[in-house]
Amino acid sequence: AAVGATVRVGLDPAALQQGIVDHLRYSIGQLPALATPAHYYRALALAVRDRLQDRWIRTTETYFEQERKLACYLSAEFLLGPHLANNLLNLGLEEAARGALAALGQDLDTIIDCEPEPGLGNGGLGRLAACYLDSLATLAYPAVGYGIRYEFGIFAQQIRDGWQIERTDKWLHAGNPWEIAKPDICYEVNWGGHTETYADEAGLQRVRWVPFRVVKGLAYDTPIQGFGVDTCNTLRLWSAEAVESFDFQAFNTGDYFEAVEAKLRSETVTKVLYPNDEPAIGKRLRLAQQYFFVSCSLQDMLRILDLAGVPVERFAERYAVQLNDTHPSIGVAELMRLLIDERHLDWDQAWAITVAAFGYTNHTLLPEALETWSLPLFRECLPRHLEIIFEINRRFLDQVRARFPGDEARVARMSLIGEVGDKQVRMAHLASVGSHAINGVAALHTDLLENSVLADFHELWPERFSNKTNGVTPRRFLALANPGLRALLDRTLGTDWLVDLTALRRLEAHIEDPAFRSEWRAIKHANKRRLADYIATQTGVELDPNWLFDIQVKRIHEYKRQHLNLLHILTLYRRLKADPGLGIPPRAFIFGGKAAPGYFLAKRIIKLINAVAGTINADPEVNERLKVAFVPNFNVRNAELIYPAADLSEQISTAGKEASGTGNMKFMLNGALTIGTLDGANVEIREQVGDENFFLFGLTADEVARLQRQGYRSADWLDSHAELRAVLDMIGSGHFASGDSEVFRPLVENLTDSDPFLVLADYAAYVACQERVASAWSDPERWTRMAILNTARCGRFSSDRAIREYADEIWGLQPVAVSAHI
Ligand code: 26Y
Repeated sequence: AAVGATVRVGLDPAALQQGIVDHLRYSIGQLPALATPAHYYRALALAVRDRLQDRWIRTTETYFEQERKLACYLSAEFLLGPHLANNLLNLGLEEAARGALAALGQDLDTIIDCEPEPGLGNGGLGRLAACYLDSLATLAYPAVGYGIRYEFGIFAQQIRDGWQIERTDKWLHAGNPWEIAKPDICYEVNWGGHTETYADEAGLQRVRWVPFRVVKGLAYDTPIQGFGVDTCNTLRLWSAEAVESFDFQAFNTGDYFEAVEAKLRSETVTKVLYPNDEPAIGKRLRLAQQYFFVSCSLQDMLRILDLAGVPVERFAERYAVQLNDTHPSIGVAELMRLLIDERHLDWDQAWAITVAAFGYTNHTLLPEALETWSLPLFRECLPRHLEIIFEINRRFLDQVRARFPGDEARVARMSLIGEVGDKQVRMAHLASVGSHAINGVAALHTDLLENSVLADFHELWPERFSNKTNGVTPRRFLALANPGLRALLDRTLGTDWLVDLTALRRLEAHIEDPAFRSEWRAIKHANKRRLADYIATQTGVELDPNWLFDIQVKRIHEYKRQHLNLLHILTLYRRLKADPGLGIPPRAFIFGGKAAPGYFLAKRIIKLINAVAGTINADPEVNERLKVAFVPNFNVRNAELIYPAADLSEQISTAGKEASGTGNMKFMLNGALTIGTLDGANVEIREQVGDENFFLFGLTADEVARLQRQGYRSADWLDSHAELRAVLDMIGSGHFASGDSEVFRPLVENLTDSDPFLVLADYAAYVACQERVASAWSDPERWTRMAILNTARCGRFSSDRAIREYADEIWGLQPVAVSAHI
């Protein structure tokens, strides 16, 4: 027995090696002589999962026994990134794995690279959910992540002829060694049809939903191991499957083929992640995805409550349910339906439970990103929920009228049903009314939320609002991503920074030590070398690690203003062409990010970046001072190469548009300086590092709003700035498109005619600020001091801090120590 157990749980290299060999043989069935790194990856992953298994089971058991409150994080996206290296880190198994593989003639880094990345998210919001899972487990909070097991995650981006091409992401192709299917944990989810009233045994009138279709949701669980603790939480993702009996009964005319087709239709629900991250186009399938995973998750919570013998009346004492944006906000109506129609609670009791259970996190102020559903579509898909929403609304608007008598304009503004144009269900209003806590994701964002989109709600319920500034996990984004810096920190400070990021403050004592600064620079240089090698193999562009690495990686969006960055590059280009002796420090401009496949201008911006790169990199008159590279397929894996290699972090959104940003924090953590506007969490980053260590430029959110109110005219900015005009003319002339003056015309016209994100208004300030960057860079000792200070002051931006705030102030959640006794 001891021998068998060792193979499964032993943490020494020999036991792990045996585990790998066993999995290669018994789970994978591969001859060792023919095993490729991909086979070794799966074998190691399974061996590591074995080592998580006791902790995982013990954690679940502990939560069940101790009858403690559980946080349920509902998110349509979890942008996890590769698991293997993270699990090795969190289990303290990195050296054992390296040794075990070496004994088998394999290299750990090569094996780690074989893992397909679970990219079940678009960007910031999905990655935030993943960072929060890491922190929840590390801080030993009882928590479950609930989401969707998309068969295809975010598309893989290729660049062909400078254009973005999307390829499907077949991340499950070779199987997924991290998940465990739990086919016995499954729920039926209704869709469409109509409702009926009936009288129950006691003669009470009740409502029954007679659906058009029923889909089954199956649970797939993934372990989320905390760092340095035995806590191993669960991410439970739902996969859609047809309810056979239902479909086959419906087609008892014998049309087997149609029945199979119906089955396929059911299973499309979890096929693919919608690759849009801002404009919320109300597609039926997206509503189906949202309702599907939320219904499964709430049914699961109720089942677990039943198993524990806890009466449903105590739901909110046992669960804190957090809505990651409005995507899961149909949960408010679904919990009401489950409590009233299925558990037969009365309205007031059900409503008190619902509001006490839910919290709502808002991630955007952009009006076009606020989710609404057309009323006819909503009625057709979720007829019972619409009735419930009408009733919630009726009671809610009574409250508004009682509080603000005679203010019908306010009633119309606050209604859950919008009546501008076609009627719609407003999901942000549903989430706000149905939650006891509403939060923004950075101080400025929360402020704007309280004073703009949710101002009426803030006036009615100020006590519901709070700020929870985002955070990122230092385990993945420093320890894993930047092994060189990790070693220096461990040597200098010890290792507690991994679980207490404010410990990095102690770095400040070393800033004046020239030897320390030179070590710091050597690490940064090696990271830049590593990235340059990657970029060379991916794009053929050769970058020199001695140059300033100026990086902007994030989704491509007009409001994020990658084109402002381009205007600066082209300004330098023109200046250099005019004066080849110009003394500017050499810079590599690095971009990365995906555009939503239907976002016309964003795709042109990618094309323009690549066109400018092609021209500049090939021009010997400038390419000893400037280079431009676009890293294809920005994802979690290559992000881990990119952040540690940055000297300068570009955070240049139009003030008031970026809710928080989290890339800004990942750069800071790795010692990059920020050039940025007073937007999102930039404001707080600047507060932490001080004005003199942050390159600030541009209009403030107030100024942006004022300008737009007064009627912003981009032409005014053009007239007063000859250099800007010349740059735009150059883009428009076809200079970067072999004379084709059509490709970039829409981009240029967008800026000259409307410029919705005030690129031209901020241009001069941005270029001037970049000159300050250049001058700071020319003093390497000064730059290094500033870089160290950035890392030293990033403690606040740990997701551990953010999660503690959610736990204390929204969820009322206590940590629960788990001991796996092994
Ligand atoms: C409705 C649907 C089309 C949709 C899907 C995804 C809408 C929005 C999104 C994703 C939004 C998102 O990623 N927002 C970002 O959230 C981060 C975490 O809070 C913020 O740091 C970032 O500023 C914000 O843009």
